[in-house]
Amino acid sequence: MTDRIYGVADTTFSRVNMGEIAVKTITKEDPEGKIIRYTVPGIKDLPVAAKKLIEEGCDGVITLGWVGKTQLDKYSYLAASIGLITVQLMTSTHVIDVTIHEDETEDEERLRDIAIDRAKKHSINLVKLVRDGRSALTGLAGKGLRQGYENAGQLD
Ligand code: RDL
Ligand code: RDL
Ligand code: RDL
Repeated sequence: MTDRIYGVADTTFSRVNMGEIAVKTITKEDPEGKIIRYTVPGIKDLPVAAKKLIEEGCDGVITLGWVGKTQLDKYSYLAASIGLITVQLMTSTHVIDVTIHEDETEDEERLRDIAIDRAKKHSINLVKLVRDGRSALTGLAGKGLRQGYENAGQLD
């Protein structure tokens, strides 16, 4: 038995059930890992959810947030993002921040696809960091990887 525990924090504000996608992806990548899910109303509630998950034993957390189109929403994201970084620094634990910005595209199907792809790829990143440690992504360094989009690619 493993004692790896992953935290998944998501919101009711999101228009895609990214928490479910994260749970499925983490389960597929690390079938022996345990997952604790915590759903909150919106992005500004994610930092404390992440902190509680870590305090309750999670080895790493993924948060899945959706940012609306207005200036006010973007200020909310900035506040949430600073909160999430603060949690990481307070706890020395990774909190992988999956964020979808509703103005990334006008096309709602495309937005859904961006959300699904970003949630999946960052879930895999979380498993690698938690299970395999700090060198797990080094083989991919400098490759111009993107989440939600085609990879940008390497220049050198
Ligand atoms: O604590 C309750 C709410 O304040 C909190 O859930 C906020 O994150 C809600 N919220 C906003 O107030 C806002 O102006 C959200 C957004 N914008 C947003 O773009 N995305 C959210 N929440 O998930
Ligand atoms: O925790 C997972 C991601 O949130 C985190 O890796 C971010 O740093 C990814 N990221 C963005 O979300 C973004 O909007 C990056 C950029 N822009 C960027 O310009 N350069 C990055 N990451 O290295
Ligand atoms: O090059 C196109 C995109 O990568 C760029 O527009 C990013 O800023 C888009 N993006 C976000 O806005 C974000 O909140 C990305 C992430 N998160 C992310 O985690 N990974 C990305 N892009 O590749």
